[in-house]
Amino acid sequence: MLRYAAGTDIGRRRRTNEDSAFAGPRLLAVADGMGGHPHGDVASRTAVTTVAGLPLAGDPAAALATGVAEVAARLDDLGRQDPALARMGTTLTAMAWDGHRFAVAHIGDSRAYLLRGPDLFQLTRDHTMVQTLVDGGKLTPEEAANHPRGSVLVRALQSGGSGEPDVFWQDALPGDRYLLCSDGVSGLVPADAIRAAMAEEARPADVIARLIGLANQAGGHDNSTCVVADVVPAGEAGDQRPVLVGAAAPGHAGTGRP
Ligand SMILES: [Mn+2]
Repeated sequence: MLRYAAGTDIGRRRRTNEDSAFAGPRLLAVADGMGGHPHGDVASRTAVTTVAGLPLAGDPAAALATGVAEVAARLDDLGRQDPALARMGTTLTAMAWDGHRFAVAHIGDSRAYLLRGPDLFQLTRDHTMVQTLVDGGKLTPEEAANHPRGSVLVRALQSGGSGEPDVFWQDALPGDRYLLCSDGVSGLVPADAIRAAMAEEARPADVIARLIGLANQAGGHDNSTCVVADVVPAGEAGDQRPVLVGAAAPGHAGTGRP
């Protein structure tokens, strides 16, 4: 089973939190409303609440692919009903658990990581301009990490034009620890510090508090959001109630849009 927690922080510069996240017994998800367009909070909330409501009884990979298409359709509908919502968009990284492995759906520059033993693995590839340049050999990873336009997305879920997600399977082992996070964490906290936080903290909630603290120490110029889940025996899974945080949280003071 999964022992999980979710957390978010507005950071030190932003006036609103446009990240959303969900954690439950069968699903983990992080979404980051796109900068440069209004109402990213509506977009990330739509993404997370849509996938949180998916029926996951059958093939979880197919369910996630359907869910992503449903998010795109809802964003389109909202954009047609209200011109202020046209072009709003979001990232989405979601993992559906079937008791043995995860189906992963990913679009944008939020990330999924795995800590297995002492090693940290990045499971997702950023859909960013700089990642494309790195893949083409035009930038080194070091140059990409410090690139001023590092967060420009080449794929996202967006009202009026949505991109395709990457969908893949991730086999799980007992003791695995998974992290989903927004770029407010992965863009500000170096990989070795992410690895140390995941390796050294006992509980998922402690990992999250440490990573958000590190993001804020590094300037906190963006919202920072994490979901952490451990693969554990049934007796150790703890509280299995679903958690929604950020713009998707009940009572979130957003921009007054649906
Ligand atoms: Mn962000």
